[in-house]
Amino acid sequence: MASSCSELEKSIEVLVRNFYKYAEKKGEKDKMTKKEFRKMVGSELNHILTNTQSKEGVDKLIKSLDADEDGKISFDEYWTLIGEIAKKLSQQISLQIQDAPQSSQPGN
Ligand SMILES: [Ca+2]
Ligand SMILES: [Ca+2]
Repeated sequence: MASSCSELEKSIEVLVRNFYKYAEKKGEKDKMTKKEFRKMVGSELNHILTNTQSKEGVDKLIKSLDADEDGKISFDEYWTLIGEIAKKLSQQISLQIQDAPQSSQPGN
């Protein structure tokens, strides 16, 4: 992508590319096997998610995301996880904003 992309555009690309980076390794290139998913959360999400080092914890997570129950994580199912993480982050940021002293906003 062009270097003129905004931070947001770049961030979305990072999220999308992260899926394929792991999904393409084995078997179907557009789906993550349990092993690929385990590797992904262990390497990329171990600060934000708890239980990424526990096989049972990750298996439980896979089960909750695997909407079509094929035992693999598709892009849509991966995106559900990103949405859940974003929601948690949003709650944290919302609290931080409310705790922070009000910045002076003209016309407010
Ligand atoms: Ca795969
Ligand atoms: Ca699935």
